[in-house]
Amino acid sequence: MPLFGHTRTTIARRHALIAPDGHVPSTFPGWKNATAFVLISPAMGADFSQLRVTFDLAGGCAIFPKDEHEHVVYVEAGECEIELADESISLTDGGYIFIPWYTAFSIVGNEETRVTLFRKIYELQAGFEPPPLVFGTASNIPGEPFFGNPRALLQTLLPIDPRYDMAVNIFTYQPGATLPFVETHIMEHGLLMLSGQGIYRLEENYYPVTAGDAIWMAPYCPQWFVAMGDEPASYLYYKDVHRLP
Ligand code: UGY
Ligand code: MN
Repeated sequence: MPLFGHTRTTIARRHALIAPDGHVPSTFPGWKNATAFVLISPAMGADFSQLRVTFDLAGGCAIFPKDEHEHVVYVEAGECEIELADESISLTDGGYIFIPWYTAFSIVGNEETRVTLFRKIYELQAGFEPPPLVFGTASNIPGEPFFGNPRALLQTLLPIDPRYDMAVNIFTYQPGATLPFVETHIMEHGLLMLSGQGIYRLEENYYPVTAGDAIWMAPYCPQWFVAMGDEPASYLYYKDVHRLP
């Protein structure tokens, strides 16, 4: 527990670190025995939202009606069913699904289930069809050395296809491995530390980060990471892609 009256959470204009000690739940219409922690949202200046959803009982249900938002659900722990109009898809630990904007769905879980969800308004691209639903398991996606470094592996969960306007990736670093340079880019990120620890540079600040922490990086937030400690550090992250500014 942090020192009385202290937290590692910090919310700046162009970045945020959200530590689990400060999470406060929300519930939404129609949800049953399911709780959301809205870690990143347009309310802080982001162009997307990042939620962590947990369930109190077997059969707990989080409902997402059809609107202009598309979603990616990633299973951090336990298992869940993604219920669509005419089918149900089972996901376990490390499973993920991209659900296009034109599809309503529910997540049904139990006390062991914890998911992270990215939610954004789909940006149409003239001349391209809407993207289809896809799902899979992170462990089946090979890790590619980042800029040739086999100690920093990038797994790309969604198809690299101009119909998709978002990417969701997992980055895994061996202790001591780093992002090769301080990145500054138009793309925005929402990030969840899945395991391990390290130091994240966000603008001119250096933050110790560990499993369970969430980070928001606004467009053009200078960013860099070094993994530290005895275990590899791994993070899941969202990025907007494939659309002209
Ligand atoms: O895809 C990315 O922009 C990635 N290299 N950024 C990051 O890990 N902060
Ligand atoms: Mn980046």
